[in-house]
Formats: sequence, structure tokens, C-alpha cells
Amino acid sequence: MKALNIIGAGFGVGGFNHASHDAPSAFQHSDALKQLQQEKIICDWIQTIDDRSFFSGPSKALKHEERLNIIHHVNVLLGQLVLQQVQKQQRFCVIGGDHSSAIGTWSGVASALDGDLGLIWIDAHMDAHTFETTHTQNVHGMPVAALLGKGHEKLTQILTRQPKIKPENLCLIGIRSFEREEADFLKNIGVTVYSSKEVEQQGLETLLQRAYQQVTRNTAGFGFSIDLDGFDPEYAPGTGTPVAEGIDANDFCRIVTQWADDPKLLGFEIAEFNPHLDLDKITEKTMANIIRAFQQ
Ligand SMILES: [Mn+2]
Repeated sequence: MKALNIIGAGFGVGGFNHASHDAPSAFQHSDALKQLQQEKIICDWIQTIDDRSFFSGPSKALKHEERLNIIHHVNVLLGQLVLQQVQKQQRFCVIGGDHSSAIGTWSGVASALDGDLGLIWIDAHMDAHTFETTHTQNVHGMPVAALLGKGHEKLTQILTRQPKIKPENLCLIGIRSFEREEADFLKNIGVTVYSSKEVEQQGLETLLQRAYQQVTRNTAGFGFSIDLDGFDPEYAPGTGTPVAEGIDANDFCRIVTQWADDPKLLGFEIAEFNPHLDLDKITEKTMANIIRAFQQ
């Protein structure tokens, strides 16, 4: 088992409910994380980037351009931190915050790699909008498109100008809430998408194995971007846009343990935690279970 370096992404302005800024601080001080440390699972919390350091006043009053600039800036900082971890061959975990963090996280990994990036994306949503297609203007619905090189340059040109991932090296699992524009875009460029219905019919293990084969075939390394709303709300009530009938988090943790010692696994990200919406610390426990599964 490798030691894990945790980076907090206190991002909120890219999301529906800006209170997800508090995700890293809540998890950092949680009993669930203390429990991991008692079990001798080595987690070093190295830094937290908080988007509130870059504005004053209420976040809802920010203008579109201001919000975009903040999101750009914090993702550059996050990307640089993640890049350093990968260069040191240090496994990382990003704890967020709205899922726009994925733009920084995986731009950092892609920039560090000598070869292509593979990515398994756990989510209820496709996150493949641009400002032209979005129904909400929220950037947390855009990271998949941005990493593929589509969208506003403030989102697609983090660290480098190139797209960060090739469509054939990306696999989405658990999808059950999306707009047609997103589905058409991903289908046209050949991204693999497994719906929650397919998970139910074919089994999570079969699909995760298939995804692993796909994203490690022609890549220099891979990771997981885990949006907590990919799971059934029973396991992750503390998230801004929950959708019923999601992935069984216990199943997920049991299955991914097989990659705990895999040198191809560079790191993972757990996003969309909103501690203000959590019930009985259930979401925090699920987050700790995910870390435990990858670090066993
Ligand atoms: Mn997401």
C-alpha cells in the first residue's frame, strides 16, 4: 500500500449549492478520517485550496465573468499541486467541493504523465455541458467536456492548451440524469457511458472490470473521479444534486480494493460533498470507506 496525500478542493462557486466550499474542512476534522488514521491508513493532508480566498462578499452575488475567473484560478492551483504528486509518484486524493475540481485534478495528472491519461468517472450526471448547452450555467456540469477539450478556454486551457484526455480512455459509470446535448456529444466522439440501468443489469463488477481494461489499455496511468451523487442517496445524502437509484457504495468499495496495489492507479478524487446536507455523518463514512478500499 502506498501512502496517500490528500488535497482539499474547497470549491463551491462552480456548483448549485455554494456551501460545498466546506467539504474539505469538514472531512479533515471528521471522526471518519480519524478512524482511518487509527487504523494506520496513512493519509497526509497536504493542502486545501478554498475558492473563498479569491473573493469577498456573498458568492451568489458574483458576476458570471468573476465566477469563471475564480474557477479558472483555483483549478490552476489544484492542477499544479496534483501535478507535483504524480511527478513524485505519490498517490493523491482530492476531496471536494463542487465537481469543477475535476478540471484541475485531471489537467494536473495529464500534464505530469509521459503518455495518455485513463479515467473512470462515477456520477449520476454526464458533466458534459458547455456554456452553449447548459441549462444552469453551473461549471460543475462541464468538467467532462472541458477535459475533452470542449468549452470555454478558461476551462479547457488549464496548465496546457491541449485536451487532457482522449475519448477512448474515458468511461462514465452510474449515469441516470442528463440532457440530450451531453449524450449526443459523448456518443459522437466515442466516450463509453454505462447507465445505472446497465449497472443493475450487468453488475457493477463486470462494468468496472471492463472500464479498467479500457482505460489502462493504451495509457500511462489511470484514476477515478468519484462524484458522490453517483452512489445511491442512501450512502451519500450529503450532496447537492442527489438522484435516486444509484450505485451501491459498499459494492463499489469491495470491488475497487483489487486495484489498491496497482501501480497504474495514480490517484482518485471524491467530489460534491456538502457537509451541511449530510445526515448522521453517513456521507463522511462513505468517503472514508472509499479511501480505505483504495488504501488497503
Ligand atoms: Mn459530477
